[in-house]
Amino acid sequence: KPPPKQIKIAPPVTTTGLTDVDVRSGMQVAALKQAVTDHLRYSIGHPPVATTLHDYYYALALAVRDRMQHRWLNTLQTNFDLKRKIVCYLSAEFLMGPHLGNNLLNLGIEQEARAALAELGQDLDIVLECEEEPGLGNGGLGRLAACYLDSLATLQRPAVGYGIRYEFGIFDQEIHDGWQAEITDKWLRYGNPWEIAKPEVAHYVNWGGHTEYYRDEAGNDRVRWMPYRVVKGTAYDTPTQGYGVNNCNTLRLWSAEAVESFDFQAFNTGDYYQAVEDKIISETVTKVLYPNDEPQIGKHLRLGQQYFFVSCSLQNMLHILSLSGVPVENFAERYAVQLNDTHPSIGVVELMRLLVDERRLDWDKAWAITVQTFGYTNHTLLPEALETWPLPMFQALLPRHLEIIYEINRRFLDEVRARFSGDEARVARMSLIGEEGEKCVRMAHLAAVGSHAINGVAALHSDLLKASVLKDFYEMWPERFSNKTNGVTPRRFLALANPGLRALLNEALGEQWPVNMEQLHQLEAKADDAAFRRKWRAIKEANKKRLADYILAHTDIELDPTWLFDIQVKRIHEYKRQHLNVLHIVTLYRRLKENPGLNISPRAFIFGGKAAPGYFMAKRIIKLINGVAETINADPDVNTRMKVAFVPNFNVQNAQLIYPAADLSEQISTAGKEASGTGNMKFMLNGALTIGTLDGANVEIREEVGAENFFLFGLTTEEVEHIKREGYHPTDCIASNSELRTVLELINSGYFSRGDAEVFRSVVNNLTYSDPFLVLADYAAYVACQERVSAAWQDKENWTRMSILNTARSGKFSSDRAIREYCDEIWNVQPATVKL
Ligand code: F55
Repeated sequence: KPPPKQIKIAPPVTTTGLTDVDVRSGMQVAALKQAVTDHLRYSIGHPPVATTLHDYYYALALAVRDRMQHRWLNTLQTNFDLKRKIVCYLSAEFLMGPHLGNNLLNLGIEQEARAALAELGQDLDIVLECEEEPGLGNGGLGRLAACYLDSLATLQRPAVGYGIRYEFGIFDQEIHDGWQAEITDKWLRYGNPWEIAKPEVAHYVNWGGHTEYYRDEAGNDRVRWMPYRVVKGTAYDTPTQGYGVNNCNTLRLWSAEAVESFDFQAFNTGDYYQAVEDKIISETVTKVLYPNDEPQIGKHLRLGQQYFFVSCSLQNMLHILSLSGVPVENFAERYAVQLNDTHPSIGVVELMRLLVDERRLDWDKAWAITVQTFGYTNHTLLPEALETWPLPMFQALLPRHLEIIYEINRRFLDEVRARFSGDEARVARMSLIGEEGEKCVRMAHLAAVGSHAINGVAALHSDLLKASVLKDFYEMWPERFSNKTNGVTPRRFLALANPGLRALLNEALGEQWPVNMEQLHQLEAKADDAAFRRKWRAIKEANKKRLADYILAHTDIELDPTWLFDIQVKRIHEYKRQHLNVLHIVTLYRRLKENPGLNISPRAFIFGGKAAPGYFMAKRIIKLINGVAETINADPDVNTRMKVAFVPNFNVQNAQLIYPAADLSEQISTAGKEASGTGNMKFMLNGALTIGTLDGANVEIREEVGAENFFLFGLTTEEVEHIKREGYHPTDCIASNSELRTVLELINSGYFSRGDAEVFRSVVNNLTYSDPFLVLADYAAYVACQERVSAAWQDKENWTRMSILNTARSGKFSSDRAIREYCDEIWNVQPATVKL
């Protein structure tokens, strides 16, 4: 990046009382320009000679935050005055992505900021690239939480996102010799202009120790928890601005600190090193995000993180409630607390502890409040991904909570026995304590028992939930279950990510579509308008050029923006079947080698995604993609018709370049395994066609867009289950398909690994002898479907028509629709208009 021009810092203006020239709240170019120069001088304080591009980013961010602060305070005051019920979204992850561009968009001051920077000799687009995104999440689950915060503010619903301020977020991925390397994400290195530390907002969280019984003044038996350690949690608030409204909600993340008095104790006994060690141990709690997106890690520290942020959050809610003068009995009338998967489900027990042990409510009253308060969203059916905690670990960390769980379980199982008398097998299946093998606490059961509402994240997933993992619970409480199909914010993923398309949509539909996505249906008529289609294609091609430039800069691979861009970006996982995509690529490669004159649609196959650092097979799949890419891209026999690229470090920032550049969206998971998917929606919004299985929200995407505009292939959930029941033999697939055999042999021979036949042996053997996700069973159907894609691409006009229809019919997948459903059907939370 070129060094910024030196600037003269203008003298500060004092507040005039006229909003538009107020340096803290003015929304016009002059005020913004002055605000930036003021922040450069007073908040950052580098002399002009040492002022960097990052300083401009930081100064503009602070200027934008000032504008939000104004709205934020009004929002807090309004919510307080109106005594509205508040949504508390508890999530161990919030994958917010870069803030600056989004906040400018939501405040409606992008043009003003661009002009203000231009007057200072800076380019907004370059300044935006300085932001280090807060990667406080693994993937879909964390990003969903971020989209929901955007919609909650935009729909004017009072809401707080409660989570963890990890010092290190999801690792940065580098590719070394085709392998993933993990680099620690030091996102706070250069400061974080978006958060406001609230050291006075602090709560104390206990760990370990034991419990004691005592009799209170009134003669009641009570329990006291005598912890081994106390950790202090302090709040860091990030304002989340709604689009086109004044409402600005709060993302409150907790950071762990040592408790001072503990240090002093050690000082007094002269044990200075013990004191320092204690401090280090305490601060470890929020040090790092666990980079696993599915399987259980079963680590003590992970349970500690969950309990830490949930306890801080619930204590905070109780504290605010009492500040508002509302009796604790009314907790559930004032708070709707949503559990984003089971990670915060210890909250059910913690609220009971706070109400019974600390507020001295009786059990039944406390339990009624608890169940009324919580809702639980499930995000996975994979049995290996369901959270359980070994009893000894649980006992050591949370001795009082285990006692409470036993009591919840005792009462719950009595209810089960009353409903299904004599069915002890059912009792064992439903228990909060798993007894087969190592005894454990089942967190999904805890969440289900402690919540009045339980939902899956796509129609198919919600049905499967009722038929599989939570079947017994569905039979017990059918009224608790519902579906809430996921959604994504059209502000970030369409308006911000795809400015070309935004301009065209504004021209065609006016400017309300970002908050009323159903209006996109009006585009359907335009699909038959050749001039409109030309504009549509030009935008797509410009987006592809933009992505090609990015890929060239980051991988040295040059892609032709006129080719079909076929993209699969998501976490790397066997169930998502990136290797099925690779098998198709190798198939095509072989066909071209055998038959050089073959007429195929030229394609760029683009991948991106991180693998959990301990996930052996996922890391090999990355290596395989890169090995195939290296061979194909260097082969002059084919590289004028196909290329492969792996985009390193897939994150929210580069996602915003990737989705708008896609012609084809790969959504090829084994049916029944992907709970919903949200990338599938982001592609659709941006006019990509989907090739996919009947899995997760793909089912609903196909319903909306029409079967004729969707490339469907593969086994259904029932067929998958049937095959597994009957005994699946992947060797049969190989025996009956010589092309598949040749492809596997080629991979196994070392052809894509510089002659080293060892590297991919495990991948090929796994597919040949186990293939738990039925890659080979779907191979032939997938390859055939890809041929239909190639044929369809030849007809540019019809492809464009289908592309337009995808965007036109994507309205259902706005997170606004999803949040309205949550508010109306689960939370019972009304809008509150904020005035300035
Ligand atoms: C993170 C940590 C743990 Cl311990 C377990 C799971 C995860 C995680 O990131 N899960 C996740 O992203 N699940 C996804 O949630 C999305 C939002 O609902 C779904 O669209 C997607 O299908 C599901 O896999």
